[in-house]
Amino acid sequence: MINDILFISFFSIDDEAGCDNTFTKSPGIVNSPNYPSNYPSGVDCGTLIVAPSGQIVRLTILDFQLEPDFNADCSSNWDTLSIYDADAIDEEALIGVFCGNTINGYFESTGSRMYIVFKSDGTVTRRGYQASFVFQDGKKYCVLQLTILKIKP
Ligand SMILES: [Ca+2]
Repeated sequence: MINDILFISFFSIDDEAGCDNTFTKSPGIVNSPNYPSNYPSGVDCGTLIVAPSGQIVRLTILDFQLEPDFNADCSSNWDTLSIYDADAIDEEALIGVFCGNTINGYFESTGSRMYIVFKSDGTVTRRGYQASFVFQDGKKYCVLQLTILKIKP
């Protein structure tokens, strides 16, 4: 019991240092720090999800409550969730930036990696987000296998 309390306290204090993550096993859950309690201010968390070669990442949003932005495109950059079809921040591979409580239900990578960045600014926090992910066989590869049967007369 005492160990449990010490463990929780350590991670509460050390949120920012501990919020980067890499996941390589499916299925999995990814969420904002402290979820379902409010996320802290001033975090910048990068989450990398790596599927095996030939598979893609399918991310399903289960809950999404971030600070609302009066710009629909979240351009105030208060609290945002950015999803990349890549293994790092890459603006050319940006799937979308989301804030408030508006987000699509699910996202898929085209390759084997997805990178998610959760950021919060200095004021106003919400419950945050939770999403699940699974690895699936890539849709872009189609293997046509021909079997030739030799039929005896
Ligand atoms: Ca905020």
